Amino acid sequence: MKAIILVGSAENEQSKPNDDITAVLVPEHKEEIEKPPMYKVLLLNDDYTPMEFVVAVLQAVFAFSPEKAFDLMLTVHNKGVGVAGVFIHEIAETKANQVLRLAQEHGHPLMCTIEKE
Ligand code: TYC
Repeated sequence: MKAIILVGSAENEQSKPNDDITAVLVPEHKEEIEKPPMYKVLLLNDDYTPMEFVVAVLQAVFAFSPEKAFDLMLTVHNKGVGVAGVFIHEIAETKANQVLRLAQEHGHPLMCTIEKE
């Protein structure tokens, strides 16, 4: 790993002398760039959760459009499972928990899990 010191910045004159020195670490080999492990958020089918509720949850938690949310809901309904998204661990876990909490609050058995890619 090389350290490159950049001097000067677009800051105004109010910045203190050391504010405009930035050290940037530049990897020499691409193996040095570690990708974080990624996790799928899986939505599971059940016989009781209303379809409209699943569509609403997918829009709220995963920012799906109404059309994409409906498509994924139908895939899960027909195949038993579907991938709502792929994220780093913390975000995948947060989204899965949001789904479970919404389901619990509304009394539906909707299940959501995460799985390492
Ligand atoms: N199978 C449910 C029904 O017929 C709908 C459903 C879809 C439930 C997707 C869960 O993840 C799910 N009402």
